[in-house]
Amino acid sequence: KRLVCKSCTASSFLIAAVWTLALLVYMNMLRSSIYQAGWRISSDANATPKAELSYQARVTSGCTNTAAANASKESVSGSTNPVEQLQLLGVVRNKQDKYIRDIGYKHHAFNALVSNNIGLYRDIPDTRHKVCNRSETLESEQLPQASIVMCFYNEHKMTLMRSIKTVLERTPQYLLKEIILVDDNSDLPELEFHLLADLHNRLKYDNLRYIRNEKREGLIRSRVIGAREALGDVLVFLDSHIEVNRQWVEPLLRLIKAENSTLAVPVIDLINADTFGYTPSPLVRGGFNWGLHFRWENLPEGTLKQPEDFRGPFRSPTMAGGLFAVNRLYFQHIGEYDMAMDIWGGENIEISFRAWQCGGSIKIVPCSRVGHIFRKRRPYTSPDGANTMLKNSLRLAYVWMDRFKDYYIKHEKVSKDFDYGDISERVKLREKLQCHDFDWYLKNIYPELPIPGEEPKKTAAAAPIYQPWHSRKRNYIDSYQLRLSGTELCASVVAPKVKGFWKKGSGLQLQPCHNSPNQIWYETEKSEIILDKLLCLEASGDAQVVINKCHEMLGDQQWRHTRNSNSPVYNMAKGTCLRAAAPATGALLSLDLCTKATDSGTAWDIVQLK
Ligand code: UD2
Ligand code: MN
Repeated sequence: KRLVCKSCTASSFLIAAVWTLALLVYMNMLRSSIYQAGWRISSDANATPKAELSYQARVTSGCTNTAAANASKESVSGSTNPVEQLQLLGVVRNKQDKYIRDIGYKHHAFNALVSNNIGLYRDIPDTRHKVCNRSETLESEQLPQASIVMCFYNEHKMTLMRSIKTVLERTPQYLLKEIILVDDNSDLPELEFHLLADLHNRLKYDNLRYIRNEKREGLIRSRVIGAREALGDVLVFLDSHIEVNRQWVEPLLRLIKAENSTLAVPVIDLINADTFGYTPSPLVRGGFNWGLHFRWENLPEGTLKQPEDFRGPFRSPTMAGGLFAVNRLYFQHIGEYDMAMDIWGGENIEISFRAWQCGGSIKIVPCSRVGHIFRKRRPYTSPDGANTMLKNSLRLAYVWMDRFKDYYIKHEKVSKDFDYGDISERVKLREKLQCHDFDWYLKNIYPELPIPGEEPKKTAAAAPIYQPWHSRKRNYIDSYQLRLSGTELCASVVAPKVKGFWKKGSGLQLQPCHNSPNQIWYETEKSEIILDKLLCLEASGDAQVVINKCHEMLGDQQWRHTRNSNSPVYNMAKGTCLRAAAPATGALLSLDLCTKATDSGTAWDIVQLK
C-alpha cells in the first residue's frame, strides 16, 4: 500500500506539473491571440494593456509635431491588428463603445465615440487659400478685442470643450477678451454635474464666464443674454460644436476695425458628423428662397478671376447664422435680435435683411475658417413642440419684407390666423433706424433672386444645401470582389434589377465567386464601395448592411480596408465591420465588432479584377 501510494504521489505530481505548465502556455497563447484580435482583456481597471496604449496614442494622433503623435506612429506601426493599422477613431470595441456611439447619435446626431477619442484638441488641415496672410499678427496692429459668445443646449461635453479649447489655442491671448458660455438650461446629466469643474480643470482659462438660463430660451435669446454681458469691442458668435482654424479671428477683426457696420462671417468648413473628417468648403455666399430657407449659392460670375480675389471679402445677401463677428456697439445699435423669436430658425435671415436695409453689410471673409459639425437632423425640439421656424419667419416677414411677405406666405401656405405675436417693437426699430424697404434690398443686394411670376433671371446656379463642395464626378480607384477569407464565397447581392438598377435596400449574402456584376464592387476615391457602379454599400440601422443610392455624404457609405487578404471591411460611421454569419452559401452579411477573431467571418480577401 505504501509503495503504491509513493509511486502514485510521485507520478500524480509529475502529471499535475505537466498539466499546469501546459495550461500556462496555453493561457499565454490565448492571451496573445486575444490581444491580436484587439479585445480589451484587462480585468484590472488600472492596468493598461498594450493594445490599449496604442489605442490611446492613436487617439491623439491628429496632433502633428507632438510627442503623442510620434508615440502613436510607433505603436500603430507595431500593431498586428489590421483594424488598428488603419488608424481609426471610431472603432467600436465593446458594449460600452457601442453605447456611447448609439446614445451619442440619439442625443447629438453625431458620432460621440469619435469625438471622445479625438479628445480636447487635434490638428486640422489649414484650409486657407495660399494668398491669405500667414505672418504672425503684431500687437502693434491694435486690432479690437473679441468676446466669444457660445450658447448651447445639451451639447456633447467633449465636443463643447474642444470647441472652446480650439479658440484658446488658436487665438492670440491679447485679442481674446473672454469666452461667454450660455447654457440654455441643458438637462443632460453629463452637463448637469461637474461641468464647471471640468471646464476649469481641463481648460485652465480665467476669463471663461458661464451663464445658465433658468429656463430654456432658445439660441436667439441666449445669444443676446450672452452679448449683454460681454465687455470686448467685438462680439463673435459661435456654435458649440466647432473647431476654429489657424488665425481665424484676425481677418474678422481686421475687417470690423475697417468697417464698423459690417458683419464679418468666416467660411464654414465641414466637420463630418459620422467621422469628424475636416474638409474645406469652397467659396460660396448666402441666399434664401421664398420659403425663407437659407441656401448656399455660387458667387456671382467673375468674382474669382485671379489668385488675389480669393482673399475676399465678398458681399453676401444673407448668412448661415451660427458664426459671425460684429462690433458690439453696432450690434446694440441695430437692435440685437428679435427677443420674441423662439428656439431655432429665421434669426439669421432677419439679421441679414436688417443689416443690409439699415445701412450695414454682411461680408464673407475667406481667410477666416471655422469648422462646424453639420448634422443630418436637429437632435432637439422646442419645449412645447412648436414649429419655431414658422413663427420666427412670419415675424421677420411682417417686419422687413413689405408686400414681398405675401410670396413667403403663399410659398409656405401659412394659415391667415397663425399667431406670430406682437411685432410693434420691431416695426418701431425699423422706423427709428430709417431703413431701406425690401424692394431696395432686392434690387441692390440680391438682384439674382427670382421673383415669382417675373421673367427668370440669369443667375449663378444655386448650390445644394450644406455640401456644395462635393464634386458630382465619381472617380473610381479600384474594382474587386470581396471574398470571405479561406473560402471561395463572395459578398453578393441577390436581388432583381429594377429599371436597370439593383433593388435599393437589398441586403448582402455569400455566394460562390463567379465574376458576375452582382458581386463586383467599385471603390471611389472618397472610399465609397459601389456595386456594379450603381448603388453604394451602406451601413444601415443597428447592424445591417445594404446597397442604396449614393448620397455622397460619406459616413455610413464610407469604408476602409487594407486592400490585401485577411482584411477587415470597416464602416466609418458605425465603427464596426462586415461579417458573414457563417462560411456558407446564402449566409447573410451584417456588421459586427471588428475585433472578433479573424475566423469569425470578419476577414475578407480583396480580390482585384484583372
Ligand atoms: C444654423 C446655424 C445656427 C443658427 C440656425 C438658425 C450655422 C453653422 N449654424 O443651424 O447657429 O443660426 O441655423 O437658427 O450657421 N442652441 C441653444 N438653445 C436651443 C437650441 C440651440 O442654445 O434651444 C444652441 C446649440 O447648442 C448650438 C446653436 O444654438 O450651439 C445652434 O444650434 P444648431 O447647431 O442646432 O443649429 P444649426 O447649426 O443646425
Ligand atoms: Mn450648429
